[in-house]
Amino acid sequence: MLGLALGDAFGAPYEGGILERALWSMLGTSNGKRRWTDDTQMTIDVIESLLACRCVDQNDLAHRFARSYRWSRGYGPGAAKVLKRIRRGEAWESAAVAVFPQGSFGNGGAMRAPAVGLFFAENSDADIARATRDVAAITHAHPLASEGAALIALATALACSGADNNEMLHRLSQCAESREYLDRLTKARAWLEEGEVVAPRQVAAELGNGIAAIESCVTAVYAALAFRNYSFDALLEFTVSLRGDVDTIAAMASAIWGADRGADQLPRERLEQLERRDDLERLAGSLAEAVGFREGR
Ligand code: F2R
Ligand code: MG
Ligand code: MG
Repeated sequence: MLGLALGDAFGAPYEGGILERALWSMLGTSNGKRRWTDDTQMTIDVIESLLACRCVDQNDLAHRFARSYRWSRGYGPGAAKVLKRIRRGEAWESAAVAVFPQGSFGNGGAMRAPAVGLFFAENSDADIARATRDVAAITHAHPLASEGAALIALATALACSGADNNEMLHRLSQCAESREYLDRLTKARAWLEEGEVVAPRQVAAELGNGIAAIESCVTAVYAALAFRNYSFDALLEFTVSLRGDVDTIAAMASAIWGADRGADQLPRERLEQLERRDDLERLAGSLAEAVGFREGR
């Protein structure tokens, strides 16, 4: 969870084009701390809901997402409209398909999925995928959005259990349903087997670096696994050089990396610059206690 917030806060200044960067240069700090964006806010909402309800309660989640929404956190345009509708009293089921009839295929469901992977880490792959799809559905009903979310949650859960790259890619491929994801996972697996980290330009061109789930989820998995044995800063530098949706790719990759390596491997100087770090650590502690993680992880 701390990895996700760091990737988000330190990736956000590089997200998008000139306009988005200019806006974030004005919004990106508060009282000398690095602000995080929608990626971390929705993760907090998911964890608070899971801790309060002890299960996925979609109505509770929908209301938390809607209450927490602030334009200044840089939400996706479709998600912002869905959340404003829910805030005005519309049921999440209809709000979720009001903007895009098939639902959003953005990566907003995947960026909050590591929280689900952590909470359900001890469950079967199928149960993790089901819970994640339910959490994504509130704003991201499109099949490619929920598939990407399930892959990110499962990768986080598998990282917690210490699975190696081979096992991870095998189980992620078993969980994938569409040709689009399977092809990208196969490419990522081949690159990881070759051993050399692939140039960011090639990764962006072949796996994607965009705001759609299909353009970012496998990219994040690849980055996390390729940098398993490197420092957090090396991973961050790589995700920044991918360009495009940097905060979200960095958030998802850093969540998986953090679940694998543990909080004590995160750079202290960056944690000290993080907005509301104490609150995040308290929440992460409550989550660890609720799911009975071993000490030191
Ligand atoms: N909003 C931002 N960043 C500002 C824009 C960045 C830049 N333009 C870039 O491309 O990198 N960041 C935050 O939003 C992302 C998560 O977005 P989410 O929650 O998925 O939003 P939304 O609006 O639902 O989907 C994103 C856009 O994808 C297109 N789209 C989605 N579903 C579609 C569909 N069924 N049909 C057609 N288009 C669809 C739309 O353009 C959506 O607006 C994260 O990056 C987060 O950090
Ligand atoms: Mg964001
Ligand atoms: Mg983003």
